Amino acid sequence: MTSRVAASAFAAIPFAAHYLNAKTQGQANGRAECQDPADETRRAICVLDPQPNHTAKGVVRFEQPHFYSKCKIDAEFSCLSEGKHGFHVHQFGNLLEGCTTTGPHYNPFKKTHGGPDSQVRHVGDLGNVVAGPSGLAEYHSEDSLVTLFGAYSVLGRSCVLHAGEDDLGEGGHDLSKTTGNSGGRVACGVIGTCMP
Ligand SMILES: [Cu+2]
Ligand SMILES: [Zn+2]
Repeated sequence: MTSRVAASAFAAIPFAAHYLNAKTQGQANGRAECQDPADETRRAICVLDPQPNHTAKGVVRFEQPHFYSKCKIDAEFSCLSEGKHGFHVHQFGNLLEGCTTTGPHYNPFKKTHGGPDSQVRHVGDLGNVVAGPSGLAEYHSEDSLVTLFGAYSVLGRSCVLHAGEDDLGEGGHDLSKTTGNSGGRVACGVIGTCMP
């Protein structure tokens, strides 16, 4: 009884009916992008907290004006060891056992590991964050594969920062083509939706 009332109340709201129609239409056309309002800027945020016995932390902001535009990524980190640190979007937003449970690099198209400018790469391959002697670092990019829209959105997934340098797939190590051999996970967080 309650659910029937709720359902009819929902259908009575013009916007809801419009949204449902648009969604159904999109699915009928087989166009995943029609399931989202694709022309409104989306923003997301990820707050990275250190793993036990580590100090690194940071904030990553994502902004994408519409479905077809690049995703702007701006991040600030502190308390890093000096040098390069691999930085990725990992598949899961599951921090049940810290960064361990975030899974592998986000790789929906089953590619090998690379860098952000590589022709062949994981969607999650963001390259390296470079820290100076102060332990501070900034990262700025406009990425063509990371997206906040559609079926391959990174929302709900995670950002992970590593102890060592990501070799961008070129290091010749066993792990180069899967993780960039960037070592342990020192900080991570879940990518969540963000107010404008
Ligand atoms: Cu990683
Ligand atoms: Zn990768």
